[in-house]
Order: sequence, then structure tokens, then C-alpha cells
Amino acid sequence: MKEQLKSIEERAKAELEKVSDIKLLEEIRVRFLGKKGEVTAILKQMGGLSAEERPVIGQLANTVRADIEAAIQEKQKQMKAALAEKKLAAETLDVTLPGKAPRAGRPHPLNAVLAEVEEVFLGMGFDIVEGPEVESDYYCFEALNMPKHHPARDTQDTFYINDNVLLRTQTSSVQIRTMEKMKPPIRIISPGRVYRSDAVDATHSPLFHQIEGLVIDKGVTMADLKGTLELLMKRLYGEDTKIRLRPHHFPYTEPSAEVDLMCFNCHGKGCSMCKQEGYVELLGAGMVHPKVLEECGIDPEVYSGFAFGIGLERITMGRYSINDMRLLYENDMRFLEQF
Ligand code: 2U9
Repeated sequence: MKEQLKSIEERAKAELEKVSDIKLLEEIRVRFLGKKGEVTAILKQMGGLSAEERPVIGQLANTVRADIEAAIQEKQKQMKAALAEKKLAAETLDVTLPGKAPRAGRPHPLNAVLAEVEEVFLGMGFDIVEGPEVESDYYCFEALNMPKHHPARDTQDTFYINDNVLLRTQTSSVQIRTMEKMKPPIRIISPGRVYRSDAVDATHSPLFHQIEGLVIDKGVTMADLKGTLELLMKRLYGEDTKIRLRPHHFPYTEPSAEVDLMCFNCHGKGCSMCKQEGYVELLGAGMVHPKVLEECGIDPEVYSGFAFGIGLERITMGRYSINDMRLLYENDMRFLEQF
């Protein structure tokens, strides 16, 4: 039996030496130490031994069992360590490799300028109001003192869904809707898309954006209009900016004015950009026509107000010296990345 036990130990150790698979290791444990294993078989035969031999063989069997057990555990430890090492090597991260820089997005120039304008008006206590782009003839023209066949409609030809429904040509419709709902004092701006059946060129597009403003209260004058617009232009184009009002005509304002901005290129001296004028045309404005106030249920004997309309594309082009409006719609990254 002694020989058998020694042989078991030698064979077990030889096999353990070669094994490299964790499953096979378990198989070896079962084959030598399991219930039906070789060491257990020897222990079961011990009943037939003499009283002197039994403790000697018993002790030897226990030592062999403990030795094999220890060798298996050692092997298991080695295997786990090797496995962990392999996993670590596979997961190695080379932190010295150059990274992939994510491309940072940024607001479109139109949105950037709109945000600046909104900031200035919010600071003056204005609310920002939006409304539908598909409008009725009433809100777009009729309520603004432009009845059917009024010649002013010619400059605002648009896309008609039917005789009475159209794509709005200005966001004034939003101001009318607001006056119907709110009592003065009213201080709002209405930014948004507007549509006109214009051919595309460097300064025209059938879809563009406006920011219209409306202030209605007791005692509002043309001076308030000029002060408000001057403050906006100083914020947008610098504190030394000046504006100039020229008489004009709009059916919805009386008196009306076109507002010019001191040329940012020559600062009023006259250059090729402003055609030697020293000023460039920027927007339209005026005191809200009494008929328009009346139509919206506001008494023109008690209240007065001013309104203005700004083309977002125009002030954006001025702000960033962009010479062609089409660049704002083409989404060419080489252009947009400059802002
Ligand atoms: C109400 C009453 C009056 C808004 C106004 C203009 C003058 C104007 C143009 C600027 C460039 C249109 O985008 S553009 O082509 N707008 O000249 N807009 S006064 O007047 C209003 C608005 C609402 C109730």
C-alpha cells in the first residue's frame, strides 16, 4: 500500500506539473481525491490491515492527500494569477496615444445674433412672443391697415394656401394677436420665420427671419422708439454707434421712419460700402397707426405705441461682415466654423 500511495503521489504531481486548464485541474482532483478517487480507495481498504500497519498507512494516506490538495491549490493560484495577468495585458490602455478630439458644436450665426438681441430686450423688460407661420389674411394684412387690393401688399407677395390662408410676410400678426389678448402696457418682441415670393440673390430669400417689436402704453413717443433702437444697436455694434431716422411710409405706422446705422466701415465719413452716405439702411419703424390700435380694441386717445421690424439676416450680415445672404442657409462648415 505504501508503494501504491507513493505512486499515486508521483503520478498526481506529474499530472499537475503539466496541466494548464482549470477544468482539467478539477478532473485531477476528482480522480485522486474524490469519493471514488484513488486515495479514497486506499483508505477504504485499510480495514484489512493489521493493527500495527493501520496507523502508519493511515498517516501516510493523509499526508499524500494533504500534499496533493496543497499542490492543486498552488496550481489553482498560479492559474488564476496567469489569467488575471492575461486579462490585464489585453485591457492595457496606451494613454500616450493621440486622442480623437470631439468637434464642438456652436450656435448658427443667425441664432447667435438672435440670442444677443433677445438678451438686450429681456434686459429692458420685454417679453418674447411667438405665433403661427401659417396665418390668416386678417392677421397678416387686414388688421394692419392693409385691406384687400392695398398697393402695399404688392411688396409683400407671399405663398397662399387658399384665398384666406397664407404664409406670413411679417411677424406683425403676432403683435396683433397679443394686442387682442393683453391690455397695455405691452412690451414684446416677436422673432420668427417669414415668407415672401422673392427670387434668391445676395440680399433676398423667400424665407427669412424678422424680429419685430411693439411697445404700447400711455405717453409713449418717437423718442422712446429712437432710444430703444439706439440702445440695441450700441449693444450689437459697439457703444460709439449712431442711428439716423428718415421719414418713410408704412400703412401700419404713422409717422413712419426708416432707420439707418452709422456705417461700421467708415464711421460716418462715407466709403464704398455705404455708397458715400456714411449710413446704411437697417430697419423700419414708427408709431403704431391709430387705426391699428382701434382695430385691436385699444383706445388711441389714451394709449400710444411704437413698433419696429428688423431683418435678422441683415443685422447678422452687418455684425459679421457677411456679403451674401445665401451663405447663411447653405450649412457649409467651412463658412459656419468661422463664427
Ligand atoms: C403692429 C404695428 C406695427 C412693424 C414694422 C417695419 C416698420 C419694417 C421691415 C424691416 C426689414 C421688414 O424684415 S424686413 O424686410 N419692417 O420696415 N415693421 S414698422 O410695425 C408694426 C408691427 C405690429 C401691430
